[in-house]
Amino acid sequence: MSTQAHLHPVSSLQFMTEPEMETLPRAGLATLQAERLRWTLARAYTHVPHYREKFDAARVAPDRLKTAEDLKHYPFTMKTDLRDNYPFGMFASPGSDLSRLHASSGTTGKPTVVGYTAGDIERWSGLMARSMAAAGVRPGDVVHNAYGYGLFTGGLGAHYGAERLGCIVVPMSGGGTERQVALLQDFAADILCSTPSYALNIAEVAEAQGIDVRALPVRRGVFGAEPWSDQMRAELDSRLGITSVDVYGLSEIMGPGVACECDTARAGLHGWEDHFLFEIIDPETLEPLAMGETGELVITTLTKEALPMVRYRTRDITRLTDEPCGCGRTHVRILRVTGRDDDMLIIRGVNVYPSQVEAVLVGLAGLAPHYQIRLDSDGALDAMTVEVEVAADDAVTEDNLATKALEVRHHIKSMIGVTCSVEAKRPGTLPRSQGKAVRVVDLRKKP
Ligand code: DLL
Repeated sequence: MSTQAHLHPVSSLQFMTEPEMETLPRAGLATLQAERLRWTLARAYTHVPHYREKFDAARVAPDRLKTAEDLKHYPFTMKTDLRDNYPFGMFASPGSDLSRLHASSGTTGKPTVVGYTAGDIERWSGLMARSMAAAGVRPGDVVHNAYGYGLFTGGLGAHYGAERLGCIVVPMSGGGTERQVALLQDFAADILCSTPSYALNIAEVAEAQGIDVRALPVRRGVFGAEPWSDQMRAELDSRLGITSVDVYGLSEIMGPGVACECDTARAGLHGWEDHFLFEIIDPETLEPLAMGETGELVITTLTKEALPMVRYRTRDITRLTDEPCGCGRTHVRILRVTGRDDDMLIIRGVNVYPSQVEAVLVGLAGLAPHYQIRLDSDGALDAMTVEVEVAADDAVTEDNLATKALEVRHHIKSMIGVTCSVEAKRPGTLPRSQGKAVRVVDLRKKP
């Protein structure tokens, strides 16, 4: 196996300026990707026994890869591979080369641990800075960072990116919403970084204090870490008087900043192809799908040292487009992630994502944009109940709660095609998000 595996890939393209790299013609990007891919595969093979066994079993040899097309012969990597090799078994760098660990909370069993060398942190900061710049953040801006700090990658990822861009970071983390509102005002933040559901919570708390949120200097929201709909975007834009931009990422691949919308188009997130290779596969057959087709997003890292990921199955459902973007960036666009395939609900034979329910509810007259989906067992079938709040300015009687519920049920049936129960709730009764919103409460009997 290649003795080059220790060395970071050197290419003349690596010395381009940011704008040059972001607008590199696609043929140049493909050349760069193939070169970096060979480096990644060799590094994974040489340093990670798990990859060596998998590659050998699949009879693929990293030094024979000609173009990125050949990657389709390589095995996938799953979250379970990280769990099975807990904590550091998938790392390609020795502990002495690491400078940071993050981990996902892991609802069941062990957390997923991810590691970074100093170089990885350097590139992550650069990509997050690039993402924020694309989103319209500028040097000198005051960035109120309400992503959670700690093992979650959101807080530190956005923090390092904003600092790299030359911003003034306010490291708030999540929670303590009244204090967030006070400091947003006092420090005159230009940018709000948070999950979209937490931004909504902040707006609501500010409004309850009689603050005109639209009059605050905040002009951009850099929102991500959970699925959200265009309807929620419109709600946030108008309530906060901002332009909100979608940022995507996941710990296993890096953290926030794997892809970000540009504020020119706000129509799909530019996936940074000089550092990642994006594929869409059919989650059932695992076959690659063509550009434009909807399926599961699979990502291969191209420059990660500590934790190279080869064909990582994100479970996120989306599609890609390589059509030119109005901003001039050439990097592929990942369309809004509608949800994860493991979040997909199958209700009486109809596939439903929570974000589709959100798209129906948000903006419907008389409703507040707060909702939760409850799943119960109805005999052998799954039953879905949508709990939604009515708007605070409605005269709330039991009668109009019931009428509202029927109306919403009808809308969901006609827009998504699924029959469900709806409970319209009084204002302020549903839980408010402090980070990633819990959209589905599963009370089904386990077999
Ligand atoms: O959520 C990283 C992140 C932090 C992204 C801050 C953006 C902003 P994880 O906790 O590992 O990492 O969760 C990753 O969250 O696979 C998606 O299912 C979901 N996700 C992240 N961004 C978006 C988005 C961070 N913009 C998982 N739209 C991913 C929809 C998103 N889903």
